[in-house]
Amino acid sequence: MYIALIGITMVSCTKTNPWNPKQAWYEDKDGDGRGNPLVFVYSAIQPVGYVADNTDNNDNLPCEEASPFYADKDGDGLGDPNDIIMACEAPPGYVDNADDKSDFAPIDYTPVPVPEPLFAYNFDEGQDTVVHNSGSLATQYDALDMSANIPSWSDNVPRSGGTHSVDFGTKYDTYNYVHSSTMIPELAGMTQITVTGWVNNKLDETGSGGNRVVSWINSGHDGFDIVYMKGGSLNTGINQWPDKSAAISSAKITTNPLGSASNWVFFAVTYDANDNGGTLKYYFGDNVSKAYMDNEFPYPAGPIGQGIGHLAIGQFNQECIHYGYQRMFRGLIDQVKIYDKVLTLDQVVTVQLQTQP
Ligand SMILES: [Ca+2]
Ligand SMILES: [Ca+2]
Ligand SMILES: [Ca+2]
Repeated sequence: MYIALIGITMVSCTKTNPWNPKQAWYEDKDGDGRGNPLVFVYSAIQPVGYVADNTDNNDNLPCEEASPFYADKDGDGLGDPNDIIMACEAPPGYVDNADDKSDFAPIDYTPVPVPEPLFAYNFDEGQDTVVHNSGSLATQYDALDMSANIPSWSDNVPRSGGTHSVDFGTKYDTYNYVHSSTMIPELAGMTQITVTGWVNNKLDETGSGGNRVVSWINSGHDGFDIVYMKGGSLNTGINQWPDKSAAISSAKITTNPLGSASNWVFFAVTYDANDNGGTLKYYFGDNVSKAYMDNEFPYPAGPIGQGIGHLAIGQFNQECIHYGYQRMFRGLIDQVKIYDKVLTLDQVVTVQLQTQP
């Protein structure tokens, strides 16, 4: 309205002023009625997109100075600090704060009942060197011990990751551990297992046999051992080292040196000793899409043997660490859960997406 009024005024003015047949008109790209003093034409009539005013020093914006606005994909009023646009006013779906550490659009799924895990490590402590178990065996096995400084606490979390995760980083020149100081006999003799968790890999480099994700193997003998393989796949050893197994997943784990939020990958590994003589399955999902079954393999390994090792996350346990530190996971890990049941796909998706208590 303001522009139109000026235009009419100036046009009528020039028409009635023969002594000033041409005047300067200034470009107004952003349409705020103020023109760019550096872009002008002389004309007897007002060109479209030009105004008489020449006071707009930022003609790409309808305001003097743009402000940052942050995407709020989950609609909780808190914005994603990593998803920024500059604008004069908040566009739809954006807010003026950057307080959302985990801002992801809703994913359509139907939550189903999930058995309680024996062990659930949410890594939400954010301080000290104790990682609490909130699973059904929490009374007997309250916590894992963590080495000081590395892994470090991080507030970089996946979509259902609570407040914190742990970051092993990429250097393995000391023993950086999250492990059980006592043996856990309940992890022996199992015939059904599901292990779920989130990983955010920062360096696609592996020690011999793979980098440990979750493990209670006794030095290549009894136990269970999920490893990250160079290239982005998982491999699993059941009562043997993983590199004796051909049960290797597709390369679904991405690598990002900064460990950006979009690099989190959810995994689930299920094992059923009695399904067709032994079956292993891999599932993967991420922050923006729900988990699906990647692959299944025959795995006739029987029940987990009785001579297992200590439980460890992200590195060898004490039975294996004499082989060296280089099998450490290179990045962040969160929300590790161990079940004595085989979860279905719907249950796996529920674990992936449901906000964890
Ligand atoms: Ca303007
Ligand atoms: Ca939000
Ligand atoms: Ca967490």
